Amino acid sequence: RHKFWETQPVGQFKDLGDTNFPEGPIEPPTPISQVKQEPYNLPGPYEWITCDVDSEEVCSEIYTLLTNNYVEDDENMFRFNYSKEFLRWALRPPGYFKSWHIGVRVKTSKKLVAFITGIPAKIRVRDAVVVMAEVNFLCVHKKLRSKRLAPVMIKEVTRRVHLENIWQAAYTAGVVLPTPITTCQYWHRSLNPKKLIDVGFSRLGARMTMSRTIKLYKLPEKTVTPGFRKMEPHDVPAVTRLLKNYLKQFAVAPDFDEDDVEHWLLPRENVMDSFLVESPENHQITDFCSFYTLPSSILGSPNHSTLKAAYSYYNVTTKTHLLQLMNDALIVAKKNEFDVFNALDVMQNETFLKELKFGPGDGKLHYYLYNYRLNHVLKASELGLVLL
Ligand code: NHW
Ligand code: EN5
Repeated sequence: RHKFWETQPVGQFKDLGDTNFPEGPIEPPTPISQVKQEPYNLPGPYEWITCDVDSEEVCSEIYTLLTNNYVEDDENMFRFNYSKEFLRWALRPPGYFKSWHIGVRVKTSKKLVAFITGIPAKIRVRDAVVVMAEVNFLCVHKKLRSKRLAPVMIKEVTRRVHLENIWQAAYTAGVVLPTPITTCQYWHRSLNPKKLIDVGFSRLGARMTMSRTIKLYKLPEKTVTPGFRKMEPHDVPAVTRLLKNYLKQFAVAPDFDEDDVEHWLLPRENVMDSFLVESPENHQITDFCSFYTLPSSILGSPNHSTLKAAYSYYNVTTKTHLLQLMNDALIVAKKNEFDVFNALDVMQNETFLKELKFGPGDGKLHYYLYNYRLNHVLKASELGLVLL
């Protein structure tokens, strides 16, 4: 069934439910001197490159490959359209390795035809903090699909991760592979219902008119929580404390330090939005919410070419009700002209999804660990990790 994945140190379907295995690494590390020193062989016409995402030219080539060939929904109506600024940010966190930004070119034309990346991350799995690679942006050009290029790309990124003495990885996919640690549901909150219906992202509900639908999703002009404001650089220590304390309750979550929070959570135009609540009385930072910008290309509409989507990232409350905080997030997202606000049913998101008029999407997201076994499949609400 899975000719490649059956050979890899990942949980296998036949072992699901068998609790005799200990939780933890599936294979022990090997000495780095025993890690293969040369890249894996590619089919003759292709060559490996290490991508310098600092270079405007290289970044544009990656952007073009992904814009035309990356993830689509099941009916091929929308395709993720990560911006260049987003890709640069996503690929250069604290301690990143340039060698983990891997491209494949056609030798003769130098055209970029495949891509895969890793970034380092400390991820806590129950009580153990494990240094891992987060693998993302695996993409093979549409014309080169089903030629078993993906397994070679995955083996090559694995080799380069091993060379840094890192032996575990985390990744997500819309497809089922051996074997998910959890499966999450996408939820969508319409902000611009007319456009969403026009482009086929959503449908007019039964017994609903356009004007009733627009009224249903209407939001106030202004946020309601006193002290709600954009996060600023001087907030990094307070937000780190809030987040560290909040993420303790989940079975799998990142172990963020201040450098990580500075990189991942400070606002960046058209990439990341983050807001917090500063108590008007004592100036304490009590709550925090964030979302990232990931537009999708609209593949078949005569009237619109992009869908501007916000994706819920990390949200923490200690004083404000999560429902009210996320309603304020919807209000600012609407003000900033997002068409839709997306969220997974991870962490405590179920406590606000239905009430804030999110509806379940037709997509699911499966989470995986490489070379790390869990004894039980997690509930989405036990997961404290959001990948981009
Ligand atoms: S998920 C998004 C992945 N990208 C896309 O969906 C873009 C559009 N599709 C494509 O570009 C986020 C191609 O269809 C791809 C497959 C390249 C997906 N993950 O080359 P073949 C990520 O980036 C397996 C893992 O013939 P193809 C996460 C498939 O099951 N495996 O297929 C990436 C089969 O193996 P099997 C996937 O369609 C995580 C084999 O690939 C997969 O031309 C990567 C077929 O290969 C997917 N999304 O190319 C793993 N999709 O055993 C990281 C298919 O079933 C692991 N496959 O025969 C950790 C590594 C680091 C470890 C460090 C210690
Ligand atoms: C991880 N880094 O399928 C990336 N999206 O529901 C890799 N559906 O947008 C994994 N099909 O339901 C990516 N509208 C896996 C996801 C791939 C993309 C994907 C789904 C998630 C999606 C939309 C559009 C469907 C178009 C037809 C959808 C319904 C919205 C409606 C709004 C009103 C209330 C009910 C729901």
